Amino acid sequence: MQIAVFDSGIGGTSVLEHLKQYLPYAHFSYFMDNLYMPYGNLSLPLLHERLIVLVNAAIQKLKSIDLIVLACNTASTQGLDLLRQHINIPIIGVVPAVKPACLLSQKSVGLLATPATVGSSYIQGLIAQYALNKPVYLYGSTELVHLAEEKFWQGSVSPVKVKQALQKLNIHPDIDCLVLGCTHFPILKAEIQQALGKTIQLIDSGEAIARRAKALAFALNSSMVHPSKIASTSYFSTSKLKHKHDLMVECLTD
Ligand code: DGN
Repeated sequence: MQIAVFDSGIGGTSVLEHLKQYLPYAHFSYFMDNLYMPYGNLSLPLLHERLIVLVNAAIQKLKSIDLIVLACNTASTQGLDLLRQHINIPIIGVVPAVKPACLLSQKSVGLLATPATVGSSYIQGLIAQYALNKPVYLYGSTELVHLAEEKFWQGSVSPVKVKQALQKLNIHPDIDCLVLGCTHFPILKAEIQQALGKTIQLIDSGEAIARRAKALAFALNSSMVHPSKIASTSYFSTSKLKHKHDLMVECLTD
C-alpha cells in the first residue's frame, strides 16, 4: 500500500512516526513543500494552489497513491474540502485534538497552533461543538514552527529559545491541557513540557490520525495492508535542502 504524507515542512514527520507503527507494511512517501514553508503565512488562494500543485506532483512521481494524509493542521483546517474536490484519492486530514482535551481538562484548555489555524473558522466550530462552557485559550506561533525545523535538521534546539517563544504567548495559568495543534509541535514536546511544567498535559492528534489511517486502509482493501515487499519511506521536497542531515531527500523540481 502506497501512502503519501504532506506538510509544508518536517512537521508531518510527527504523524508519520505513528503511521509507521500502525501500518508497518505500508510504503510511505513524505512530501514537504519547503519552498512555501510555513503554510500559515500564505494567503488562502495561494495555499489552495500549493496543495493542488504538490499533490499532483506526488501523483506524477509515484504513479499510484492509495491514501493521502494531509499532516498539516493549517492546510487541513483551510484546504481539505478543496483538495477532496480536486483529487480522486481518499484523503485524511489532521484535526487539532480540541475534543479530547476538553474531555480531559478539569479547568481550561489551551490550543497552540499556527496563527492561521487559531484564526480559522474551523477552530471556532470545534470549540463551539466540544468546549461547552470550558474556556479555550488560543495561541498562534510561527516561531515554534521554525524552532521545530531547527531541532529536526540540526539535531537539537535551545530549550531557552523554546521557553522564550512560549513566554511571549503569555499562556494562561488556569490551563491544564494544551493541544499541540500544529504537527511541528510534538517535535518540541520535551522542550515545551520542560518550559511549562508537568501540571499541563500536552495533547496531539498524531496517534488518532494513525488509527484512522489504519481503519481506512483496511476498509479500502485489507490485502493492501500486508504487501509482500518490505516497507519503505521516501522523502521529497520542493526546494533543495541547505541543511546537513542524514535523510535522503529528493528535490521534485530538479
Ligand atoms: N505543520 C504545520 C501545521 O500543522 O499547521 C505548520 C507549518 C505550516 O506549514 N504552517
